[in-house]
Amino acid sequence: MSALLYIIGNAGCGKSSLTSAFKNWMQAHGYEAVTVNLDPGVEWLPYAPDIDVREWIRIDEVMRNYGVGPNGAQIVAADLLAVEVEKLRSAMEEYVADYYIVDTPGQMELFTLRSSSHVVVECLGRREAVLAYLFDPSLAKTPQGFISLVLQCLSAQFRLDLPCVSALSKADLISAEEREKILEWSREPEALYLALTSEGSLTATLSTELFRALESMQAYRELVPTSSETGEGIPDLYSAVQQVIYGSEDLSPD
Ligand SMILES: Nc1nc2c(ncn2[C@@H]2O[C@H](COP(=O)(O)OP(=O)(O)O)[C@@H](O)[C@H]2O)c(=O)[nH]1
Ligand SMILES: [Mg+2]
Repeated sequence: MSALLYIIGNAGCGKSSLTSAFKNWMQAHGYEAVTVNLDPGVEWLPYAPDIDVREWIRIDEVMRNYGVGPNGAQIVAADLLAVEVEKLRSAMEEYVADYYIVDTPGQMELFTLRSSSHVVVECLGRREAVLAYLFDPSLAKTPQGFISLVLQCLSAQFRLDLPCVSALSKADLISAEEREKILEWSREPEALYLALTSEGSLTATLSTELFRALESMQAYRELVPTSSETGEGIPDLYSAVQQVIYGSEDLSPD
């Protein structure tokens, strides 16, 4: 059985870097990991993808064929993914993998909000599929930024209807205090609520009821701090994903 791990999050949050670091960690520990690039517009990646959507969809060709500019081409390309999904699946089936690590387009909404992604998720299979949502510390370090990311993560879960693990990316870039503050917000909705109210930024819409609803929807979960730079937290992220898919933390290599 192969797991499918979709790495999602805002532009620049570290998806491609984590795809690379996660693959390297898995290989070093005797697991078979296959990387899949789903971003047709990316010019450079920090890893050589095993499977690359750019083989079938190229932004420059989309611009020419559809008479659209670069932004329009990104949207057309995201939708074309649904058309090319059988090719993607065949390419994936050529590998025997413990994990397929799927690096999604830089702009998160191109993947999480378009119905073509639903087609992709459906075609590649839901059974062992998980989202890893990355919290970029530059956004997560303020209470307003943090709650916005929680809501965005929730929206991705609703849209794709898959279980999710959440990670704090680029943990090497923040101070110990900032890191502890962010992790506390992820453990204790009450702490985030207090931080928001003490800044006077809790509006009528961000009520205590909303926080209770987030808790009961399990939108709230502790973040796994990770760094693709130092490798910190990658084993913890792996354990969290294993836990979600298989209900146990370990998968022994064949
Ligand atoms: N220090 C540090 N920088 C990182 C880390 N992860 C990503 N970056 C940097 O953040 C930028 C965006 O990363 P990238 O993986 O391309 O983000 P993506 O747009 O989500 O795929 C790049 O300059 C990376 O080198 C990390 O764990 N630590
Ligand atoms: Mg990327």
